[in-house]
Amino acid sequence: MKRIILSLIICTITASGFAQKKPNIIFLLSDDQTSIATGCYGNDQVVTPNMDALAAEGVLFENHYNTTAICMASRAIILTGMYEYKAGCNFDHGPLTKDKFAKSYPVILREQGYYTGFAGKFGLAVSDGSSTRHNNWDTLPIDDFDNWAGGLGQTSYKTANNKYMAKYAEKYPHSTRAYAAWAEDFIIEAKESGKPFSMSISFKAPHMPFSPDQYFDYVYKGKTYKKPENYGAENAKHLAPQPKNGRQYNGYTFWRDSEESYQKTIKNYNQLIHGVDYALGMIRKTLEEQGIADNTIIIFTSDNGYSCGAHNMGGKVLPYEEASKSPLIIYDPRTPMEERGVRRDEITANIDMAPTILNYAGIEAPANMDGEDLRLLIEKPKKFKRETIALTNMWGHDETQAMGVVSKDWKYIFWNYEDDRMKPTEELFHIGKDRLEMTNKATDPSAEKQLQKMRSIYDEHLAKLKEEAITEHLYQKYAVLFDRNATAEEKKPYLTGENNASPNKSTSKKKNKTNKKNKKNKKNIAH
Ligand SMILES: [Ca+2]
Repeated sequence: MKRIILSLIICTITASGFAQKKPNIIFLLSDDQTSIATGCYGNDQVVTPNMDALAAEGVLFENHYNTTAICMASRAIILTGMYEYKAGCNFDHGPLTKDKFAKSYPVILREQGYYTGFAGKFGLAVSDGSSTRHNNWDTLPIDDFDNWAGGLGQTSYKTANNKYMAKYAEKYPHSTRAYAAWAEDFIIEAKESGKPFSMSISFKAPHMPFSPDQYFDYVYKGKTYKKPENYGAENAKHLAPQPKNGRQYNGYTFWRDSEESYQKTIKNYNQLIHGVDYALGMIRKTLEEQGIADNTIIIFTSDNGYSCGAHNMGGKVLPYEEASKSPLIIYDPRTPMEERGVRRDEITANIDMAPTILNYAGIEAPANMDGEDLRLLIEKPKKFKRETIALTNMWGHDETQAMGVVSKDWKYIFWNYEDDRMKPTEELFHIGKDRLEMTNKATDPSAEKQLQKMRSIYDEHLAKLKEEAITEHLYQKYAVLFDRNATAEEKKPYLTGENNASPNKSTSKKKNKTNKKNKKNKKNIAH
């Protein structure tokens, strides 16, 4: 009997001791930050001391991709740990359905005893309806968090415009630093709850409009920026015709209108990122002040990259390096000092965020998640087996919708669209040596073996898409559109009718109606 009681006491102590040791987890997401816009990723023209310090104390991931590189889809992917064709959420497709959100990382953490908070741009609707609009409170999961400070739709840089943040507006009229002020209150509140906490902040910065906090005007005053080496139209001649038919190439002209326009745009973009960096510093200071820095994991990343004039492009969406890669830094204060400041070059992705966060909380990731636990890559890298991921674009002009696959050294993109102007086109970049993607090796006989290998990897990812794409929200069509062997006739019924050859092209009344509906939606949603 004595032994049983003793065992019970030991179990109780162990259980409570374990509960106390569960780490707090902070997930910080900037919006549209390409990895190269960050000091610790090799940019000596930007000032990001807090991001750099986080990397020096944690692990920096050199090759972090967003499997879909646009806000709404990427956020749904981050929450659910699934590729877009399973998460099922993007502009022109549909909202994140409630059953999928119920298996997202913040909901699971709360069920498992975490105190949860969200501030910033949620960026998608959680709904069983068909609309992707998220500019009314009914479509945001306010009650699924212990503390909610998210804003409507794209949110605003004006703190006062979000009713949950308005109390911070007087001191911090620009939302970036206001989120850090909210974080201070949340951290104190969460600490008082006695539970471990999960805090997610989705900054609006550096998303358009490029309106930085004037508080930081001094940081880049008088600075002239160098352009990326692959800047401008001259460095896009070798690219396939398809990606040059979207708004990424034809719009966002302020990146190339004039030297003055470029300088002004890149300065504002960098200044917005500096604001996020400053907010990160404020949050880390709060953790120190509250005495919980040594048990709080910080994950910093972004939802997609940004072209910033590379290959004559602005915007994101496309599977090129600048547009699809974001910084990813994971800082675990429990890591021994000798294992800090590590840089890993394995492929990581937004699908990995939810499984990684759950694993840090001691929770096994649900089997439906596609991502990997990056803790394994940090702590036991030899056991980390995944070598490739798929990059998809399932939104926008027909020409630009495509799938690619990427490994540590190679990227293969299959541009499937064809009409009388262009044929399906393959691109193969030796990104391990050609990070600027300046040489398409798809037609280079010396790369034939690699081309075959990447085609085969592409087909494996397509087979997974064919098997697992959800039946709703128009995802089944990609089983045909992305198939390297599909004919033009087979693909034709699945085109949206939206392309740069004939913007209103449609083959049926139904399609006309869809186009009108899409255009109406686009008026209401800035991407
Ligand atoms: Ca974004």
